[in-house]
Amino acid sequence: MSTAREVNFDGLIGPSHNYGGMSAGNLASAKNEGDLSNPREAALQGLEKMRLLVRAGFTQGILPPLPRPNFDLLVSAGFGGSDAEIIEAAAKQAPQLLKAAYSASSMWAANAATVSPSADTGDGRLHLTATNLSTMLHRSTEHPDTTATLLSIFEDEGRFGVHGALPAHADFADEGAANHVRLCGEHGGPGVELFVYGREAGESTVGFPARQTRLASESIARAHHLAPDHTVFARQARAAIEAGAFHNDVVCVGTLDTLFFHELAFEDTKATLAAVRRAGEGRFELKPVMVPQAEVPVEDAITSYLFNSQLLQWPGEDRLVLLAPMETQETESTRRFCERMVAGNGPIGRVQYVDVRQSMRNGGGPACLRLRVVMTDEEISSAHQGVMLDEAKIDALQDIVSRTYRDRLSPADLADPALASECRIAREALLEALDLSGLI
Ligand code: SUG
Repeated sequence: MSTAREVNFDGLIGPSHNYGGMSAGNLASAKNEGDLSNPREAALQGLEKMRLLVRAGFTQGILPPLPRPNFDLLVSAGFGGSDAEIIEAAAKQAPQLLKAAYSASSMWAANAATVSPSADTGDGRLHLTATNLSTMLHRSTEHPDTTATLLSIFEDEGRFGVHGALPAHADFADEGAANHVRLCGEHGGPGVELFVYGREAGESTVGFPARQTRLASESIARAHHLAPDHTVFARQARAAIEAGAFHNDVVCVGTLDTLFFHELAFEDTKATLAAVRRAGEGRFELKPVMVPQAEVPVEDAITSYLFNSQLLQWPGEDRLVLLAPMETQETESTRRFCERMVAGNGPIGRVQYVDVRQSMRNGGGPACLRLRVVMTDEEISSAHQGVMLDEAKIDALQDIVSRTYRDRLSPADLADPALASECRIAREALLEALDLSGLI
C-alpha cells in the first residue's frame, strides 16, 4: 500500500462574489438575494481557513477564480460590441443573464470535479471528471474553464486522467464531489466510492431540483475504472432535497472509515449502510455516525450546515476533527449535538469552528469550498507546484485580494463596466502569483 494523504484544493473566492439568488432549492441563496456582499472579506475568510490547515501541517492547494464576467455566455445570448457595450446592454435587457455571467460560484470547489484516487482505479491513475453543473444556468458555464485549470494542475497523463464534463443534458446532471464520498482504511489503501444521486435519468421530480442522476454517477465510475464490487450508488432522500439539501454534502460527510450523516440523508439508510459494508469487506470496518432527526431536525442541519464540514485526520490527534462553520456553534441543537458527540468515544473527537460567513450566505460551507484529492507523494510532486500553499503564498494572495477586490457589491453594481476590468486585473495578478499565467 502506498502512503497517500488528502490534499484539499480550495476555490479562491473571486472579485465578483455577490448574492444573486440564483439557486432554486438552496435556501440561503434565496434568502440573501440582493443583499450587499463583501468580496474582499469573502476571499480573506477563505484564505484564513486555508492558513489554518497549512499551520496544522496539512498539504493545501488552491484553485483560482474563473474569468468573470463570462463574455462567452453574453455573446451566445446575442450581445455584441465592446466589453462595456455588452455589459450595458445586458444590464438593461437581461439583468438575470448578467448576474449569471458574473457569478463567482466556482469558489465551491466541491462541485468542480469528481475525484477517484489512484488506489481505487483499474489503471492506477488518479482520475478527475470536471462537473457539468447542468441544472443551474450560472453554474453550467463553469466547466470549460474548470477543465483547463485541472489540466494545468494535473498535467502528467501518466499519473492523472482529467476528463471533460458529461453531456450537458438533464439525464447527465452532475454536481461532482458534493455527491460523492470515499471511504477506506487508510488514504493510500483501496477504498469504497459512494455516489449519491437524486433521480434516475428521464425521471421528472416535483419540487426542488435533484441535481444528480444515477446515470451521471455511473458514467463517472466507468470512466474512472472503478471496480463495481467496491462502488455503491445510493439515492438521496427526496425529503432531504425538499428540506433544502440540494447536494448530499449538506447532510453527509465521510472520510477514512467514518460516515457522518443525518437520519434523513438517504432514501434507504439501512440498505445504503449494508451496501457500503459489503463493498468495504476486507478493506475497512465502517463506522457510521447517524444524527437522529429527534436530536437535530433536518431544518437545523441545513441552516447550521453541521454536515458541510471538513472531516479531517488532524496531525497529532487520535480522533477525527470536524471543521465546522460558526453557524453550527450558533444553532442550539447542532452545538449541543457536537458537545455530546465529542464527549463520547466515537470516531469524531473535536469540533473546530471557522468563519466563512460570506460564502455561507450563498449556501457554501467549509466542505463546499474544497475539492479533496487523495494523492501519493509522487503525485503531489508531479502536480503543478504553483498552486500548493505555504503561509508566504497565502500572504501574497491576501495582499492581492486586499489591493484589488471591492469591499461591497450589490447586484446593481454588476452594470458598472469598471467592475469587469477590476475582475480581470485581480485574476491576472492571482494567476501570476500561482504561476498559472498560461490560463490568462
Ligand atoms: O450551487 N450557490 C451554490 C452553493 C454550492 C454549495 N456547494 C456544495 N454544497 N458542495 C449552489 O447552489 C448561489 C449563487 C447565487 O445565488 O448568487 C450558488 O450558486
